[in-house]
Amino acid sequence: MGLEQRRELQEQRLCGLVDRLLAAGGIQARWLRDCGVRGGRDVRLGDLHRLPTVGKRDLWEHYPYGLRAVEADDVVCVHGSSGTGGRPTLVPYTAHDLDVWAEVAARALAGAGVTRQSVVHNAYGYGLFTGGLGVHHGATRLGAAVVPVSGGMTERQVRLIQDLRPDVLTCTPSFALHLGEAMSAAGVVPTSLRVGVFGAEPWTHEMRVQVENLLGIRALDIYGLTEIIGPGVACESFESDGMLDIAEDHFYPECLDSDGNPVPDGTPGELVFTTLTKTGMPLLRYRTGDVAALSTPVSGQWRRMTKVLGRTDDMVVIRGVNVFPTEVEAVLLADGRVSPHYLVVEDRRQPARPELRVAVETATADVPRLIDDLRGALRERLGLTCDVRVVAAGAVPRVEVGKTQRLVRWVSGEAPVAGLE
Ligand code: DLL
Repeated sequence: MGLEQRRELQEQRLCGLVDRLLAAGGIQARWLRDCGVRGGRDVRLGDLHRLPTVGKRDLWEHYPYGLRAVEADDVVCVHGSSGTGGRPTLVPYTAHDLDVWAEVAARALAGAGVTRQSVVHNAYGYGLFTGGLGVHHGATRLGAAVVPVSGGMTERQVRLIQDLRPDVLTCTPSFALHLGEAMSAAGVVPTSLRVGVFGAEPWTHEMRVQVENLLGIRALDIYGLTEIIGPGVACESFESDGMLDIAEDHFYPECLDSDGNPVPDGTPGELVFTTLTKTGMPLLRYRTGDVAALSTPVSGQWRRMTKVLGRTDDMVVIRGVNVFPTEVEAVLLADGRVSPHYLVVEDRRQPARPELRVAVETATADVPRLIDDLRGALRERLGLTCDVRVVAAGAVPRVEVGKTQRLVRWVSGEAPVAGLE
């Protein structure tokens, strides 16, 4: 699709979205009316930045279904996420939404070479979380065979991979590592696996190298969030040069600074999406809290985003220096002596003297040298002196189900990981 044709499609869909929101009533309709919008024709893409954004707080305040834009009868399923603030976010989907979701998830998998012949070992959790069912919808849309194994029970998963010989693995990157290590420990070589489609948590290119070497596969990134649809909002493919293609015919992206102003293409900012085609809970300018940069639109190519660098609420500010855990990960995993299990600890036990502590696992014998090298590399990359500690192998908690937490705040009490005291 050329740039103009795509823009035209997005304009048409935006017009339909605004009409749907106004017809549904509720907060988004009220805000639109307050801005003088009487119908879809009053809003063009170029005016979007003048309209209010909607955020997680608005969903919480109108919990459970305050932003639903259809009759209850039209809802066919509900998904949710526990959210970073611990409060659940629930999202109602119509049959039309499921259709869009299957399409964008199928696109993501097709970009990883998934076909009717593929067997997809889907170890994303099934349930309210969108990972399991989202990938499932996409894979079945392509006619692939899905093994809906969900998260957990690692030993059984190793057995299933041996017996069913899947070519595609879908799960969080941290579970991919855990599974790979369990296979190595069991002496199993996953010869059938060819590609992995990993997401739901931040991970760096350095982590990609680790996962690819461990499993002998190509590892691609998939991004999404429940509020927008789930996995498939954007995805990497073999051809996308380490960037993620955004399904921008369904989800219109913007990138904003902390004051809510647009940042230039290529500059990191907070991702904001407008769901052009959704009907159950359509959102105009949803602030995701995720930080990434957008590419400049190019004809014949989807708009792209970088890998997610972190979340606005995951940014640690230590002695005036801003740090995302992914930057620490990039430094640690660029060093071949460090295992991919690490924990970043924001130590605020003494409020006047906050410290960034980094717990790593390693097999190297020369621990003082490793610590020295990592401190130097972190100082160079972050402009901050970190306290690096080597902890016992297995001390950093592994997650079999759900998302890995790479950043922990230590305010009082025992150390979050033994060996950090
Ligand atoms: O995590 C949807 C998903 C499932 C995406 C499976 C990819 C694969 P939520 O549980 O609502 O939905 O969490 C959404 O997870 O705002 C990001 O902060 C983070 N996230 C999702 N994908 C990525 C990714 C699913 N590829 C939140 N890289 C988002 C970094 C990601 N962070």
